[in-house]
Amino acid sequence: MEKIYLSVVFAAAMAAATPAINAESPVHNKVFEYTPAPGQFINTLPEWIEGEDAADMAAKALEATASGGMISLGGYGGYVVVGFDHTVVNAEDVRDIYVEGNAFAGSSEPGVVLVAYDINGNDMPDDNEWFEIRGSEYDYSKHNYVCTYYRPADDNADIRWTDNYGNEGYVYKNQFHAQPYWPQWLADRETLVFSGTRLPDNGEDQSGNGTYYVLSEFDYGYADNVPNNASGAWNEDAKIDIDWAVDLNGNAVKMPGVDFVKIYTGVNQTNGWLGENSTEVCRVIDAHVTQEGSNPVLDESVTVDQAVLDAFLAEYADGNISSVEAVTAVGNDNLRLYFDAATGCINFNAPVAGVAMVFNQNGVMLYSGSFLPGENHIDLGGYPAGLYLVRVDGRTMKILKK
Ligand SMILES: [Ca+2]
Ligand SMILES: [Ca+2]
Ligand SMILES: [Ca+2]
Ligand SMILES: [Ca+2]
Repeated sequence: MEKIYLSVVFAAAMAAATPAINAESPVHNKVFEYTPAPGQFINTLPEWIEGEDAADMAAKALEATASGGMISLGGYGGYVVVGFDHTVVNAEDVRDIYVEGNAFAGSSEPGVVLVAYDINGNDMPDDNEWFEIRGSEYDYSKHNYVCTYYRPADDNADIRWTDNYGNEGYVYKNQFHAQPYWPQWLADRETLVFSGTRLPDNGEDQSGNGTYYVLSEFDYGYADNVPNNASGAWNEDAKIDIDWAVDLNGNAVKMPGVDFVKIYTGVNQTNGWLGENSTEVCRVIDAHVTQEGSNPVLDESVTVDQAVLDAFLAEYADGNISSVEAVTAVGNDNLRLYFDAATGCINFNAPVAGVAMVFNQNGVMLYSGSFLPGENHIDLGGYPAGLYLVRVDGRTMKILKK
């Protein structure tokens, strides 16, 4: 007995004496999946070589990103899922995840960020473990958006897409990139379907003649939205606070930390010769470090709050579950409004019939009418940009017309 006891003590002392070997890295060290949408940098960033499959491309995406290189996610919806060798802690009152991209002023290609804690402990991100980061455009986005791309008849053809709002468009082939735009390791798929939140369009042809496009940045909460560095340090606006996470019902979630991060291209817009808006991703980094730069050092004094973890696991034991049925049961109480800049309409999907009114900021009623269950539109096309108040069945919501 005594001998065994001593050997255990000895082993523990050894482990404690060699922390450098077991030190955790702040940089992501896994890519679970790399599934880009069609785009002009697909099959080149990273390069696809004949015979390589999805697992090979995930490995290539890890090799590129973890070393500070870049991958492209293609058009709307294309995504990458990364993991870490530790749980990225949600520290109080500070941002926790730093995402590097290739944005610069006038070239913002915002990606939506999702985060997951490994609730079931299987070391894998499961569908019901994802929570969306509520970025600055959340209220002005289309949620439950579904975009379907159709494999072209030949590699030189533009790639058509349709969405669940009745829109359609193309990812256009251009003169700068001759390779196939359809992910070639998915060449046997007739369609690629992506779903999530569609952010507002952020590209504008400021020349008016198609020569000069400006892709404006959003305030916060997205990848590839602002430059990586500011004043010689990691740009605070390139960081994500895990406290911005919301569940499928739009409620704020207090997460203890995250084990996995998913990023997808959030804008579905083509900007002339610039081509499709496509998010780029480099390193995804635990922002709690004692040293920034190319060789960041994790601050291991930042640890998960056990009380937050216990409360989170108690509330989300079954994961992130939508309460759509409950929404139906309580009428239009949880109705969400979306402003579509392209059509100038407020769109909403109503569980039940109701009455809607629109007021301007001065309280002047501009519209009043009843609506039926299902998709509805209120046209604000004739009104100037600004804040509008929409009252549905007695509940008032704000809509920003840009
Ligand atoms: Ca935080
Ligand atoms: Ca899991
Ligand atoms: Ca891009
Ligand atoms: Ca970019």
